[in-house]
Amino acid sequence: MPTKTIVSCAITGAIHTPTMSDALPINPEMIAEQAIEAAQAGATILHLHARNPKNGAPSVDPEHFRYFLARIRAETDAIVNISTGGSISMGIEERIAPAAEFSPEMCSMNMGSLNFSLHPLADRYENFKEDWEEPFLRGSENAIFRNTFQDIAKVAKTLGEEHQVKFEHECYDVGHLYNLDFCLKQGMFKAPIFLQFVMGILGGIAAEVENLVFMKRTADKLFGSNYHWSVIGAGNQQMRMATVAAQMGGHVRVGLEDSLFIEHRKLATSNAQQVRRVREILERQGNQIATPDEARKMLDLKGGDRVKF
Ligand code: KMH
Ligand code: ZN
Repeated sequence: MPTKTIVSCAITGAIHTPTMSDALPINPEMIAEQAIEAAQAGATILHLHARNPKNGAPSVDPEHFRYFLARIRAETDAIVNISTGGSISMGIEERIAPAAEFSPEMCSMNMGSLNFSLHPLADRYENFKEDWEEPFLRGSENAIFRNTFQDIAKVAKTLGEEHQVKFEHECYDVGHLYNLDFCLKQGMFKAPIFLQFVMGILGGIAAEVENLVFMKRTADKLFGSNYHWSVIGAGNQQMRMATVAAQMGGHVRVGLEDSLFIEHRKLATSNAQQVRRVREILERQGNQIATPDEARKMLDLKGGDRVKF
């Protein structure tokens, strides 16, 4: 069992679109406000994507990160984790540009290619606020979220070696754990590693307790004891998977990136509301939330004073 539970909060991501919820942050000011509020509510790590302020579309332009990174650093002590996932059809060079510019303590690292499909979401809405939303969602039916071994090696070299970034290794299926094992044997990453089991994305493993147990058992077999793990339950499974994961000794990730809900069919009003809810669940069952400094020690991070924003 880890002594303390790390709560990651993924503020906006690149799955949901402005039509789906008024609470979804779609410009730098909203991202800053909600990230700061999430940190005040107890989030240990803030997982961050950017949006184009003109239309709320996912963006990897470093200029769309600059304002909110500076405000988050000035107003919180949370660990900043910059996504290298960008959005599903973007290339790896553009996806790593923000992290290479701002050199955060952590970045996401997607451990394999997959069908990452959002197209069923398009059928839930008749009208969209922005022109890009419907083609973006429907187009994902024929898209591959590409993360080849060469892409992974590129991220490891550019961000791990050159910026001493620690990775949130996002694993969407059991095979991705074997990809990570291969990369570790090539010497790409330093222990302790931080795994994020991503469950419930169409194209990846389903958010079911049996699958979580299997992912954990496989990780134990491959990585022994020198690793930390966390869970994302996408959509309605967010709180349920977080509850079970924390009971099993794992860490948890919440946030509007992966679920717009606070409970069944009820939209969350903010990222902080989800952080407060998961915190309440965890504390009631005896888990204690890790502070950013406690997580820095657990994950052996370079430190909040060695970032470039
Ligand atoms: N929203 C997650 C399922 C990344 O940022 O690198 C995927 C994600 C990818 O978080
Ligand atoms: Zn993300």
